[in-house]
Amino acid sequence: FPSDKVSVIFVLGGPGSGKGTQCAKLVKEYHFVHLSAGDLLRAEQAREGSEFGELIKRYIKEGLIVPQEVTIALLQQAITENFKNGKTKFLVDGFPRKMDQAITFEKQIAPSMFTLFFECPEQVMLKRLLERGRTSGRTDDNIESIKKRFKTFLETSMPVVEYFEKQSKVIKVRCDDPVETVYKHVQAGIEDKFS
Ligand code: UP5
Ligand code: MG
Repeated sequence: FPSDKVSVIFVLGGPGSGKGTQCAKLVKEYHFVHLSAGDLLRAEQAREGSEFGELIKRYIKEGLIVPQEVTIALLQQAITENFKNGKTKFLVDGFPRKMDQAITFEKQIAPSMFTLFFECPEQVMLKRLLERGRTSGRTDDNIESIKKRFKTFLETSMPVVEYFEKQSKVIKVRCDDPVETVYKHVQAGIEDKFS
């Protein structure tokens, strides 16, 4: 696909900040394709015969960022398939969370229009993740993994947000409000960009 034929919005925010929840709402209203990097990695990990299964499993449990080659290949494949079906607008959720990924993706795949960033206090995210962990079956929804995810987010992923902020390409939304209130702020931020 030609990079100028696709629109990409990055969706970032700490673990449990509500990226997936808000993306699901945006998909309904604006007909984006929602690509969660974490979901793609979990699917690849579960795929029979995947050469990366063990590696992904280990990185996710440790809250570490899987090497960019793996994640970017999965995203590229997903965008290619959707593009064949006429889809051109993508919400890329939980990516890029390391500087190298941001640079490689924008060079190799497509530049981002902007980044939607969910700001959230750690206690709020912690409470949500522990609650979800009771039923999610995710190997990283436990207190040890959550602490590691928070550390990685601050040290490795926040620099990406700051990088896009310097380019005035970040829409910040606070996430510790009810889902509908957060969504109202998301809509306001987005309409602004499209008007
Ligand atoms: N909830 C949501 N919004 C709420 C609200 N406003 N009020 C009250 N409750 C709210 O939400 C989390 C929980 O909170 C849910 O129970 C929800 O109902 C509730 P969700 O929308 O799932 O939040 P989200 O930000 O999507 O949280 P998630 O856990 O998915 O975030 P992570 O960023 O940690 O997870 P992700 O799947 O993106 O990544 C997992 C791991 O994959 C990473 O740690 C990393 O190891 C690996 N990874 C990479 O290596 N590279 C990548 O590029 C991406 C991932
Ligand atoms: Mg998610």
